[in-house]
Amino acid sequence: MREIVIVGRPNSGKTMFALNFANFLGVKRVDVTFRDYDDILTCRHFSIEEAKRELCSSVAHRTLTLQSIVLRMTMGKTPIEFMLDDTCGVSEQIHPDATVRRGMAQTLKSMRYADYIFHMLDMIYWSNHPFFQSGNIDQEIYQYGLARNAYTILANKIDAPLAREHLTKIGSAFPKAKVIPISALLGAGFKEVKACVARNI
Ligand SMILES: Nc1nc2c(ncn2[C@@H]2O[C@H](COP(=O)(O)OP(=O)(O)OP(=O)(O)O)[C@@H](O)[C@H]2O)c(=O)[nH]1
Ligand SMILES: [Mg+2]
Repeated sequence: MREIVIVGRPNSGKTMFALNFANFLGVKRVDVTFRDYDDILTCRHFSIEEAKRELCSSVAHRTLTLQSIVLRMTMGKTPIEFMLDDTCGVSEQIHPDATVRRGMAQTLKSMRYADYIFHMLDMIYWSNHPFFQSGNIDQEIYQYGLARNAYTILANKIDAPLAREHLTKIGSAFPKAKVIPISALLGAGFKEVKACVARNI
């Protein structure tokens, strides 16, 4: 089965996107498969609301290992099935907690074997930081994504006015990437994301 991985800095909205996008595709309950660092799998069954309560948080590093859901959709009459992998957030610093470091290593590994990469860009974060900070993790992900040629940026949190204002700067910060502005919280841009999945999976 083809796999799409969602990567980005902690708190950028990866888990919120995975669950609300599943909901957008008509899913009311999800089976989430957790893959730990030793490749041991655990599966849990949630309603979307339960999953959001338990798996999303305003505190960074809520997600520490790979969390996958299998999704189905149709484009025209063609059924499409794919796996959506949510990951531990990655950042520039070497994190003091070994669990987070292992989670980040697993994220980087998952980018290598995924068929397609969604890069979650936190537009609230970027409305408070200079886009061209050298060595920032979003630039690193961008460079890797371009090299893979199976990559789209999801510019998230555009429901926040300040975040939306900064959308105009994305073109110069990530000039060669395809960018879809979204609100993982409210579902804005999901139709475009679905079309992107259909084209690339
Ligand atoms: N305003 C706004 N907030 C959002 C949006 N998407 C996510 N958030 C909030 O951002 C916070 C982090 O969301 P998560 O989905 O847990 O982020 P994550 O990227 O999975 O974070 P980690 O698992 O810690 O790496 C939560 O408080 C969400 O409610 C969005 O589109 N708009
Ligand atoms: Mg998460």
